[in-house]
Amino acid sequence: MTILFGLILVGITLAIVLMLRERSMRQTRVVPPGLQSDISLPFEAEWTLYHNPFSLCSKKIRVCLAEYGVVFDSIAIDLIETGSYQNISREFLKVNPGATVPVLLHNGHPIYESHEQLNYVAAKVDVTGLLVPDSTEQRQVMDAWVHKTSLIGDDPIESPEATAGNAVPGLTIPIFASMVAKIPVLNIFEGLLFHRIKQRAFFFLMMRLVGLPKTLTLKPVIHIVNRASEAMAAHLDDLEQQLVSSQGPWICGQQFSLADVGMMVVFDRLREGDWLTLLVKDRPVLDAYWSALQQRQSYREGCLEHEHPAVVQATKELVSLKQLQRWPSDIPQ
Ligand SMILES: N[C@@H](CCC(=O)N[C@@H](CS)C(=O)NCC(=O)O)C(=O)O
Repeated sequence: MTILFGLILVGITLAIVLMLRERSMRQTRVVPPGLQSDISLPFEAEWTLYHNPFSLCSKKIRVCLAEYGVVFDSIAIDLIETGSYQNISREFLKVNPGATVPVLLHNGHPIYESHEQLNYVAAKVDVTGLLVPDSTEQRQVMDAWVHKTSLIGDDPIESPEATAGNAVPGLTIPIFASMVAKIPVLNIFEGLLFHRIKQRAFFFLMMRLVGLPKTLTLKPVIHIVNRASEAMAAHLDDLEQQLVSSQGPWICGQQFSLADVGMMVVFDRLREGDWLTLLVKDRPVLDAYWSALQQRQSYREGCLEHEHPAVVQATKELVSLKQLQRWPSDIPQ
């Protein structure tokens, strides 16, 4: 009995020591936005993009690079919803101790935050003003909408009214719940141990344990999704007004700009989450805008060509829940 107790104690101590050692090798912290000229990482091409097929911000920078025809080295990083926490691996934390994607490297120097990446790429390659209007007034409009489509802060779910980008995670919960249903619980535990933002890992674990249908009946989830949907509707009202006043087809009028890049990926997420019927259909201005966005080659290159099978499956599952009238009545559809 005493020997068994001793062995268990040794086992627990060893596990704690190993965990603490591992934690010390996975240094994570908040990182400053923009170019980090003091950090040099190994690189082969002028531009390297660490990104994830499903991530909203990764789509945004892929679309931007596609619009400019910038060739880049592509390094796909898994997030828990696409399989595992590769974003908190020792290797990736050297690239971004903040543990998020996308990260763009220019000649080995990382640029953090996707909206900063858009502006950085434009400043480096946009000599003709392809995606950046010439006039100060239009430039201000573009900047305001790049901001409005950005995902800001560590807890965007708490501020969906701040930007359309921040209204996206709440509306993505049904997709997340469907995707993590197939992920081993142990993979999610890794996040509880090593992720900088623990509440994200807790949320994924909860969704994994209760499953999609039950997740959608939880009061806090109903509240988050409804709040996000109302906030997104208000952001889309603003967009409609802007498109009317610019006379379209784009946010800055005749010129497709970085603002439309940001908005394209927000609409694409609404498509993936089956939110277009609720938020876009019956609104001709927004519907025409979304049709125009889908015509662009950059939409194909930055979004469709990276579609993840688990996301395609999730969208089907959401559509089918609605068709079978198993969608909870407390959540709009
Ligand atoms: N404000 C950041 C947001 C980055 C972010 O939160 N990325 C998400 C994907 S869109 C991520 O990496 N999530 C992984 C995780 O938190 O574990 C940006 O615009 O780049």
